[in-house]
Amino acid sequence: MLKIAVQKSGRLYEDSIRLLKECGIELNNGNKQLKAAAFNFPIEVFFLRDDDIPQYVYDGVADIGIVGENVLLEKEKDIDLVYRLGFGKCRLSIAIPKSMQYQSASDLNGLKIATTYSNILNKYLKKNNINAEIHEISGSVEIAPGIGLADAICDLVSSGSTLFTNGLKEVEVILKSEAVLSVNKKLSIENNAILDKLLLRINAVKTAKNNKYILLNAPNNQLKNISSLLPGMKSPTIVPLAEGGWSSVQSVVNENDFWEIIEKLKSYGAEGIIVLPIEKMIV
Ligand code: PRT
Ligand code: ZN
Repeated sequence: MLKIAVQKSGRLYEDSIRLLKECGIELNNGNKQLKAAAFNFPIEVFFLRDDDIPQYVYDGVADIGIVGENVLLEKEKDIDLVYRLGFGKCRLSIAIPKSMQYQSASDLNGLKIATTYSNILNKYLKKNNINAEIHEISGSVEIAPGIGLADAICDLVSSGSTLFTNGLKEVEVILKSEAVLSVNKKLSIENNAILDKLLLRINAVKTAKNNKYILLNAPNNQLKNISSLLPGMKSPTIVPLAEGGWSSVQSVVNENDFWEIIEKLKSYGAEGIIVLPIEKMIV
């Protein structure tokens, strides 16, 4: 039985549970309990505060955990990061009052910076030879400059609206973060095998999200050009249409190249282009 720790409530909770669901893992009860067993996969889910997850994974109370990379790095526990999950994206940044002059990171010298991320900040300051004072606080970091507690802050940012409403501007991004899968270094052979199965499923879900299934009609004299744009998983499927001189082409395209490929396909005379989401993709 593999024990996985996820956030009990908060920004990572829903995406974590959705990911397990998309992996075909159905849980017996909700997050009202401390833990929930899955009835169709050998996994047990522990619902915990995100700050506690690295410690629990390190101690082996949980075998693996979903947590922000920011928390993982701040807690400095000796556990492995095995997969970047692509949700909970944010950045850890230094921000100062809007009115303050700023040219480069050396302007941080002599400032008092409030943060809940003192380990990550300390490393950043050392690496960049900046002599600033770290003032560790436990929450509401963004109000620190306004009440005279600090000159600057180091905190998580996503849309930037919290900084804006507190009269602050972002001057240095010190970490780009997202939810990650962290793993205890001493998993049993049995749990390692379950983790491999879980990773295969996570990969299938993530790869599917990054790709689209595409169907189109192509004039036969352009099939070579069109096939070279759509290598697919191996090569595109090409089936003749009932109408002579035309074929139906089916393939997979990556989300990132999508629009560029569509434009080229049209220039090669492709018609009736249909694009569908993919639910799972195993390459
Ligand atoms: O109760 P528990 O301790 O489990 O939860 P928590 O309150 O400590 O964490 P939570 O749920 O707020 O965040 C969990 C994780 O989500 C973080 O560790 C990050 O990895 C990730 N994440 C992504 C964020 C944000 N985006 C985010 N914007 N965590 C916090 N914020 C906060 C930030 O601290 C600031 O107060 O949102 C505010 C800034 O947001 P914008 O949109 O105004 O820039
Ligand atoms: Zn927390």
